[in-house]
Amino acid sequence: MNTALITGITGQDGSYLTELLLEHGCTVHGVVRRTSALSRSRIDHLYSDPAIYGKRLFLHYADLDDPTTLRRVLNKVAPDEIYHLAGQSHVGLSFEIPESTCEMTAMGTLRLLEMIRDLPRPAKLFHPSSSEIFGAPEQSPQDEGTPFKPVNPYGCAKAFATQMVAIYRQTFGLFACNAIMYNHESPRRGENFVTRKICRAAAAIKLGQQSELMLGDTSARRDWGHSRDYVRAFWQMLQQPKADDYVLATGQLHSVQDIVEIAFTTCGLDWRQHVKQDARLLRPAEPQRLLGNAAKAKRVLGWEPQISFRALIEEMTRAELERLAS
Ligand code: G4F
Repeated sequence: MNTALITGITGQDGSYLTELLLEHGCTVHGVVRRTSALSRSRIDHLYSDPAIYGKRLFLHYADLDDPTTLRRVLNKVAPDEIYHLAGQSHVGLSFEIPESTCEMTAMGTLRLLEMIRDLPRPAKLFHPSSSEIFGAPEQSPQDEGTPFKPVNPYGCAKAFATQMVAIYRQTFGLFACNAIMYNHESPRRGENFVTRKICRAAAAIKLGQQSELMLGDTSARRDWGHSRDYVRAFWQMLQQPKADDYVLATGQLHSVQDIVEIAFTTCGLDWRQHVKQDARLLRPAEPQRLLGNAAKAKRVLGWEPQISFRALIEEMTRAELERLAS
């Protein structure tokens, strides 16, 4: 049975991936940062299960910008597979903190590649790239051959990391894969991403805990899928005989406005009475026509998303109603 190491185990994708790997019989080691506020709620159910934690799931303190700590964990765990999910993933925020975004996302990935290269038995690497590397693409939908043209610091950092993964695969023969992922959400999404923000606000308004919702560009369109669907492909990619890059996407575009309408309808509310635009939430630059073509993932991995956009937003809204009512 494989031993997997996950950076970013406490995040949305990290938590779903941990559940999946445990189901597959893997031993899972997670890297966590030492912070004053312990935010492990997404894996609490696993951490507090004595049949799992300390037996098939282990957590280790290390930091991407402190290579010694990470190297120590790598040597101790000797993983077969590494899922490198840690990093600053908020596009809007990357305009405010471009240097630390690049430090974590770009240089953090390069450092990890260097460490893997030095291991006596190099582990397989999964790198979560992003549709943000395409930024303002000339073709839509995009696939694995679409040129990179990022329009924000986050996309630029991801483009660097994605290309480095390909270089280390070609040059040093590492089993290193990029998943070029479009937006993927769930009830475990961070609260500052637009899907969660809207679903949470609709539920809070329904429960009388909030009166209005301020949004940026509601005409913005994205290819939104479910995180649970996407993590299946993470694992499948590392089980292939050959390392490669894959686009993971639904191939369908929806607008922020579509999320508003589904979430408010799920709560039995009229969005017109509560949703307002706030110019301060508009971004300096928006990517255009980000729509993915996941034909290669379907052909090679047999992967296809199973959860529809409507089912995703309804699930997220119901989860917020439950969470806020308790
Ligand atoms: O939910 P978002 O913040 O996600 P965004 O920027 O598309 O990035 C996510 O998906 C990428 C993959 O394509 C990942 F690489 C990245 O790490 C992250 O997971 O915003 C979605 C859209 C944007 O166009 C944004 O301008 O919603 C628009 N939006 C409108 N009002 C808003 C708001 N976004 C946020 N966060 N908050 C608003 O009030």
